[in-house]
Amino acid sequence: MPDPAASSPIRIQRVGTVAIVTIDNPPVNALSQAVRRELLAAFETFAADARMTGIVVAGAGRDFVAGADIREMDLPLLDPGLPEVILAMEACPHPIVAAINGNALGGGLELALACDRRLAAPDATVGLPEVKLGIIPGAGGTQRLPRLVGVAEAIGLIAAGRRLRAPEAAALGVVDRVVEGDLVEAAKKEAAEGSKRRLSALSAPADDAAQIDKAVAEASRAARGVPAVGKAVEMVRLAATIPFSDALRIERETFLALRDSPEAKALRHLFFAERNAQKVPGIAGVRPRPLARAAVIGAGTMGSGIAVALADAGLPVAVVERDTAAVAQGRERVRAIYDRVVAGGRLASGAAEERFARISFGDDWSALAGADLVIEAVFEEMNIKLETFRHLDAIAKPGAVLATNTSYLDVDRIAAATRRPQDVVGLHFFSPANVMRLLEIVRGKATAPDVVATGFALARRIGKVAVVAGVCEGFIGNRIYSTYRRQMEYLVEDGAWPEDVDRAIEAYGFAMGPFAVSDLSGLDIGWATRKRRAASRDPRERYVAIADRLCEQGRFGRKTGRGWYRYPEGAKKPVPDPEVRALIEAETARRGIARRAVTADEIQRRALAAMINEAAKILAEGIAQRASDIDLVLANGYGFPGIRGGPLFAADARGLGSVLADVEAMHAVSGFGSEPAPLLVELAGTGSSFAKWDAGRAQ
Ligand code: 3H9
Repeated sequence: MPDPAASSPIRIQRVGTVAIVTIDNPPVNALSQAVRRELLAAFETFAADARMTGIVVAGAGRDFVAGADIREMDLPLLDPGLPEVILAMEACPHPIVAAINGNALGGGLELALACDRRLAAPDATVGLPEVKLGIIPGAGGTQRLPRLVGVAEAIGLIAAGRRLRAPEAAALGVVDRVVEGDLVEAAKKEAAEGSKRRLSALSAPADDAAQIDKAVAEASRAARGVPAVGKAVEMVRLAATIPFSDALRIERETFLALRDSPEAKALRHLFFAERNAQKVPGIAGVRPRPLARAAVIGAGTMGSGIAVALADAGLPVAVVERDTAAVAQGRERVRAIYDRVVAGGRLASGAAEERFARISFGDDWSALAGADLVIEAVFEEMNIKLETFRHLDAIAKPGAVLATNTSYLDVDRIAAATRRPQDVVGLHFFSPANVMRLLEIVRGKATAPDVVATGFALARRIGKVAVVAGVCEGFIGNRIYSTYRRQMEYLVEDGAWPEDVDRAIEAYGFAMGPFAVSDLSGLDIGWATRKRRAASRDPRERYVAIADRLCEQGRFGRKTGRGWYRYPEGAKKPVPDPEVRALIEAETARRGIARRAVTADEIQRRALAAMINEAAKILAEGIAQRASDIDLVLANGYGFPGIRGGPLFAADARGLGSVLADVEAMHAVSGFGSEPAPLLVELAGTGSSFAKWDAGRAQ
């Protein structure tokens, strides 16, 4: 007979008059229906037991409780809800102490806030990150947290979804104290001796209006179109204005409405996409190579950002450049990155010094010999890359991972320049590399599984979201982005102004439109590439020469004060330029195109059609393993709005039949290169979706 207790997600141990309730629901003790049901039953039993003196709530394994079970959020509500469990805890006459060992997040922290005391291990983390999932805390978090830390502080924490380490949480009063030794023992003692202290019975400390206004303004600045942020602010403010029980009811209704919103569904999709991306055929269980020392070749913008990202994660980094002048410039660049971080208040100057000291600079390449991982970030030109790898092959120690940060070039050709192609991989960082979350791990045909696994281990260590890509020009992200940008240029030639395009794309939710982005990154690099490739360009491809004309006039973007826009001294935003309009009109006339009105809707549909169509080609070619990987790349590296879940999630939401019609319309005016992807045609024809395609491949 199976032992029913063995499959129960909670364990109850009686020690004298104290009960220790351990939530044991791997992997992260999420509050699934079974956990809620058993907690409710346990607290109802405890309430009726007059011999008891206290209760401890603890988590088994690494976490306390990582929150509600996010997988349940796409299902109808399952009883009992967390608020019912929490009410039963508050109604229980015995003092309850939370022993927070690891993560207490979302519903996990709400559970802890329903306890009378909170003790935390030194490495515990607490927070209400619900807004990152497009929802608000739904079990009293917006009302109990301000009763501990004040309304202004609670707005800051909840609206940003901030996670606090135990010492900071204790300083703010979110936890009562940090326990260095045996946490459950300390909690047991406190439970036996303590008394009830329900947060619902307290009133929120009065904050001054200016502090609250400041917190609200900061929250709305950082909201990035996520409706939950505004709602979270509204809810926290209720803590100071209406009775607890009324506020709790409104919080719950708001939570439930947001739970079913398209934005929350999109953000949940990205949450699971991030976890699924780590599941790569052939690397499950493969042990990464050791990674104790790193090196970077080239200290330009990318190389210095990469060095900072590595040093920030505690790795010693050797940066090598070609000569002493380049070394000095590289050192200055890295210095400037840390100076900016310190000036922005994101790091104490002492910590910045410590990190800076982890990076050594020099022009002697023998410094690469000791590195377990070498990342090449030299000029984006095949011959220079080949020469760099030949040289590196002669110096690097056996077994070192040799990575290229190329954003377009053929990783297999680069690998073939060495005698150890199995050790070569692409690690495509995004600029600024110490800030942007995305890392494309480009797997060449010879790349060894433990080298790919090392890429993932590195990503985890430096806090990046990693996605595996196959070899093709531009991999996943840049290949889709350039197809999309080309379509936006077609629209400019057909009748839209650059500012029309940027406005429409920003209205869809991108932080910046493609022309403002081009101006920011500089037009000259693309121009040089186009000139280099002019001879090999397929003559059937529609070619827009406007960017070339801009460059011929020295308009290289922001750095020259002029590009697709003008950048007058002191102007915060790009300014549309009549000269650019004249140039566009001349170019359009030269090509014999009659300019026509282009609506914002057409711009948005075309942008999506271009991205989705190219993405479907990438999927069919096996460059990306799954549709959700592509969504992750676009959302984390290219500013695709998270609340829309990525291009392929957005495609499914719209319906693939409608998307295919847009793609066909795009093809009709764009011709060669924009043919509908056979995979899209197939999925649309069978009434399928990208999500189903992913599900079919996962089986
Ligand atoms: C909430 O609580 C709402 C309440 O206010 C409402 C109350 C009514 N549910 O990230 P990892 C899975 S909203 C279900 O790779 P790590 C994850 O998918 C929630 N599953 O590990 C993965 O599964 P698989 C608020 C979850 O060590 C596995 O666990 N809470 C959940 O790098 C390992 O995850 C949050 O937003 C979940 N809640 O990081 C916290 N969490 O192996 C979300 C994780 O099958 N979670 N899984 O792919 C996290 O931030 C991280 O997972 C955590 C661990 C830091 C806990």
